[in-house]
Amino acid sequence: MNRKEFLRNSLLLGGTLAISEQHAFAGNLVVNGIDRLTDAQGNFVHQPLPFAEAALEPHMDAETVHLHYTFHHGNAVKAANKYQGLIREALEKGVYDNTDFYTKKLTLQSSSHILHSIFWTNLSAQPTEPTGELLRRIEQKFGSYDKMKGLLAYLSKNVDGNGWGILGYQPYFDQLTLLQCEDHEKLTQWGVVPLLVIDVWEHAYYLKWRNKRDGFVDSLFALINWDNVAERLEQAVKLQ
Ligand code: MN3
Repeated sequence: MNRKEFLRNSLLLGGTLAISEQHAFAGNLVVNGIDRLTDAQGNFVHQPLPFAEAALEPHMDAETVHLHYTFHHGNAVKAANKYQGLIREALEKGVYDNTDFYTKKLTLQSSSHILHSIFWTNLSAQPTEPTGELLRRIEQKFGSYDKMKGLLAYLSKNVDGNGWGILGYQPYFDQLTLLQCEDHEKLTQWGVVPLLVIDVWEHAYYLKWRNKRDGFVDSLFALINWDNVAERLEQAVKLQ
């Protein structure tokens, strides 16, 4: 059993053990090649926050993290389970009325669950810099780390309404790519695996940053755990 598996099993058995930052999800990444966001029955599971709520101060305040994780992410998990349940019921009954609506809602809420789960693991009070294969691919695709960062920040700041800036890996093209996502599921590209996601919904910053989304996005780069991004890339390229 390696360290990550040990930590994961300790979490499952211990319950009250402190959650080790960066490992709550990373263990699952090793086991599954991707985050495990469902239980054995396929129901969506709200994984523990991989750091204390105040850990990202002053860039991200504890109250925002609390509300964001508990209610915005948590309610998305509940809603995703609700609509998935309604679709299961419809299948059992063989009556498909309203399943178009349920499917649309499930896509929205499950996408929120996926992106928020990745978002929390991307952040750390001990930020790192991109190195190795991740840095090589960034430089190959975007020219330099600074250029990629500039473009990702620009795209994130300029999302129309609520949404996300995303650095992803596209296995069909074997390339990194940047996306500007609206809501949680629009303007994506089939197959892209999100590696680094920047939440620019107003709930992510409004308590502290008010209307200054640009300041929030710039500040967020002081919290990026590029080791987590690199680990995600390592798993994603296996899909190629
Ligand atoms: Mn959010």
